[in-house]
Amino acid sequence: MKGTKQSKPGNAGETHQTATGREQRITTNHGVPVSDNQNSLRAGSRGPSLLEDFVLREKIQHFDHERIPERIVHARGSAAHGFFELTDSLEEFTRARILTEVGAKTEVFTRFSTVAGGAGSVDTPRDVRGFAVKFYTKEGNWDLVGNNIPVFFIQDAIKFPDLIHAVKMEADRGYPQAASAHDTFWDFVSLMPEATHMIMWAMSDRAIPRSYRMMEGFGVNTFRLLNDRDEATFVKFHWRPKLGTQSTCWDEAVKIAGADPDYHRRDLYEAIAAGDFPEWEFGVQLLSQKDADALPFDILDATKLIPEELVPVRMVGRMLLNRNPENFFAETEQAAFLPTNMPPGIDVSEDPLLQGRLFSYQDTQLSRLGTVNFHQIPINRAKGCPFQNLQRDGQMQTQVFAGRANYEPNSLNEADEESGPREDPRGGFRTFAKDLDGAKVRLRAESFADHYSHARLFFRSQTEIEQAHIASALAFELSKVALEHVRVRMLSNLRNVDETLAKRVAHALGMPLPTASQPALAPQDMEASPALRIIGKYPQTLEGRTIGILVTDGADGEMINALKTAVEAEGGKIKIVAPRIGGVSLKKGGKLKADGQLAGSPSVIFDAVALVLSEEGCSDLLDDAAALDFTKDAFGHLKAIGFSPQARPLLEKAGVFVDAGIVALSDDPTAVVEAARTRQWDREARIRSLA
Ligand code: HDD
Repeated sequence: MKGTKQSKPGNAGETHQTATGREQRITTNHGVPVSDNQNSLRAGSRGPSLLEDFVLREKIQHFDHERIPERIVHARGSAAHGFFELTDSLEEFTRARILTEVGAKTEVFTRFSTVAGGAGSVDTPRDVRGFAVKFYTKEGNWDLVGNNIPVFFIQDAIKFPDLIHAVKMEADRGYPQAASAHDTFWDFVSLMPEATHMIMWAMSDRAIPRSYRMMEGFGVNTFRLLNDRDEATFVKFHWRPKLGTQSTCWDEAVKIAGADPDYHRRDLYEAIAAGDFPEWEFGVQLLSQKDADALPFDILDATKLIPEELVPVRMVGRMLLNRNPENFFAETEQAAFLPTNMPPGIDVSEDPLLQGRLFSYQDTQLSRLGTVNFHQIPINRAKGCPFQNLQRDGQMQTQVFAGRANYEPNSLNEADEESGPREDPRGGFRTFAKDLDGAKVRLRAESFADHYSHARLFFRSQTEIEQAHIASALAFELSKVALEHVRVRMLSNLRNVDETLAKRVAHALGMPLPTASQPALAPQDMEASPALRIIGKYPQTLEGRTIGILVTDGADGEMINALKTAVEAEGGKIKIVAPRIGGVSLKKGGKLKADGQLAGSPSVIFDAVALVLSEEGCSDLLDDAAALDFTKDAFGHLKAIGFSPQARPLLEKAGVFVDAGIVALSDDPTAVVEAARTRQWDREARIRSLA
């Protein structure tokens, strides 16, 4: 039989030494050592493969089954490990130890996600972002499964499948992927006026975040805290990012999707790997039943928020994410978050959206993870305390429970046998003893009937720039709606939110303003809530920001170094972009390595840019579309641009005009730092026609 044995270089010996010095050899799943991982077993060197080859069959069979169903919503996400630390005790309100033991650190696993797109979709569509935190508390896991928007589209869980069917790719054609700008979504929401408040948020810049590290998080639903005396307090949960809430521009988000579909995933992973650990403050809004009754809306209605100006957010803890997962599938993909995971002292409210969630998450894991034993997967296992009960068997049971005690009550201990765990009436989870009466009905409470006041509150609380972004986003999305009657209906609804908003959107669509739709309840004007804005609120710092420096051969190395030192001193990063990945030769000699090649590193992936060019280098770039786009986009996306004097022709050709964000580096190479701390919002009205 002729033939040569194909083996990998470096694999010639019988065994392989790992980096840690351990000797390792490949085995089958059942531990049989494998002698050849390059060639399948064949009848002759050029003949067919043999059924006998159990090594080949096992390997391919495992591969064939390596994917599990993706999450029906929130399929695309990224996660990290970290800890939660309580800074202020809530003992008066709850007996949950995670909220009473100041200074104690509790391990967490936090997953951020988009909602509509599939697992392989891009990171930057206009979409709500999931913000799910699993706390491994001493009293069992607590999963706070929230979003980066504090309200929701619908009031009752029975509408969730309709909402998701409408927003996901259309049933017959299988597109669009990860986009709400299409007929079925707007058809549904225009028929569901209760969605209007959330629509305002989804059309705001919150839905195009700059980074997972720069998003607020909200528990959305109203929960209860229960103290030792079983007294209840309503609670809303909040996460506040240390880096502030920051967004991209819409045109930028679209371009990032092409330039780096993993923009948010990469950002989170790289920041943690570099030791820039993202951090959030944790806050609560607390309300007694009396406080809740005094509000002009129902706190059980998830389409409403409680303005901070009415009930302040009390900061009581912090979360730091400091460790990347080691295995994306084992941890991030297999993580199962369940709103039903609550330690004693935290309880649900009667919010009908939350009530449906209490079923859905446990249920979905059965098709996703395939077994009732998904809680035994390491990422889902309760770590802070043992789990012990009398549930047994089931698919993929990994525990070997000894003894006969799989039922209760039992008296096996009287025969000196292990008798198993028992209930704990004092320390165990207790449900709030809410008085209930009334007939069994399928009715929406009258207190849920106001669909527009909060949408109006949100819109009118925004800055002018943010209002323009909302109007423009509505115009963009509706312009993608082919069904004219849907556009008309949406415009009719918008008239109940704000007359000027409806007019602006109608004008941008080139459509006449239809008559207003008839609201179930006339909208009320509420006191504006500046807390709902983003612009003007985030910290003016370079922390978490990256400056892209475009360089050419002959660039001024001293200028680059001075800028680098200044940026890094403020906690920012720089990346060198060059026409060729090999880097450039500097003016005074020496090479500068590039982090990215120009065509593959557009300015959309940076927060600000600098053009440090030589005269010749600039002249070469004048005919390079990538260089022009780099400059034009940085300007269009309201970024600061620092420039060496030789870069002027490129600025001019790209149509850049001078404003506070266009900064010459010749006198002081660090001069651009101040402008790089934020976006140049004032520029926008001069360069883009917004609705
Ligand atoms: Fe949900 C996943 C957040 C309403 C049914 N949801 C899921 C995730 C987040 C949220 C962040 C991803 C968790 C992860 O990273 O694995 N969902 C929310 C919020 C809601 C909400 C903030 C409104 C307050 N969800 C909601 C309703 C239902 C669901 C009303 C069903 C009646 N959600 C699910 C689900 C998912 C899910 C189908 C998909 C994957 C999973 O649960 O584990 O069960």
